[in-house]
Amino acid sequence: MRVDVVSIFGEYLAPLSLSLIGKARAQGLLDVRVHDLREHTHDRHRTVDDTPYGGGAGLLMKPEPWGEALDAVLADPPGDAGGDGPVLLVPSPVGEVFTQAVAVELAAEPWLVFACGRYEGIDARVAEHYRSRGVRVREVSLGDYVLNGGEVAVLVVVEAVARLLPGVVGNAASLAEESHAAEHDGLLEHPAYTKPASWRGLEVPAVLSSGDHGAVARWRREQALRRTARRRPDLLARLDPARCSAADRAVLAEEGYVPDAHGFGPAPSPVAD
Ligand code: 6GU
Repeated sequence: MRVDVVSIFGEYLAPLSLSLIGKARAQGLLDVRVHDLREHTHDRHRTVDDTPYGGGAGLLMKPEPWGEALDAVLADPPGDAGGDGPVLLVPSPVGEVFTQAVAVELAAEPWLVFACGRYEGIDARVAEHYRSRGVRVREVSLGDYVLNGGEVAVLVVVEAVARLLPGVVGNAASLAEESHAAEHDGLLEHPAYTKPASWRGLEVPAVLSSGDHGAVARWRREQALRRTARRRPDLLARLDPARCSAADRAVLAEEGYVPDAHGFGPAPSPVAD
């Protein structure tokens, strides 16, 4: 997979040389290229920002350096890009939320291009222009909070995507068992334990040492359901009732959740009459 990143703070992306991502790059599984937006300015101060039309606080990134920088990146496609060109990812707090499902979609692409905004973002015509040229543009947000720029989001998205590429993570089977995996019904993962069996007076649940694989699987499923109900009831709203056994439903009912039109929602409270 080829990844191009345009930024005014390329040093921010240095961690992409470390750990599994660094190894994937050394092995040629991932080709990451960082480009300096300021190389595409033409004034003495290498200006990339300006005040917003209509007024308001803060500065926006000007469209011209972005047009030049992205044109240069798009003009140099990887050999195996296929006909569709890259997905242009624009990290932004107003984007669609980046989820494991989005990571899975992006992992199937041969080429990702990131446009890292700073300040209050990039002039809206940049995304509009590349969309009109047929580029698949996706604005992505990490969550409901505000960061200073897109570079941290690039670290997050590249790590989440690259670990799904064949050969990057040693044990591919472990991917399907993780939290948020579709194979796991989008639930949070169960708690996990290793040796010693007793630590500071805390024991590992006995079922995990029972050797009864069915009982272990049932215990883990129950824990995943309870944890998700308590911590992330929004995820239960998307849990397919058709994928839930009678035992699953009983656990969720204990936690106060019952099937509704989409997934599982809070059980209606009894009404006194
Ligand atoms: Cl991707 N960018 C910025 N600037 N802020 C964010 C974000 C991205 N995701 C959440 N907050």
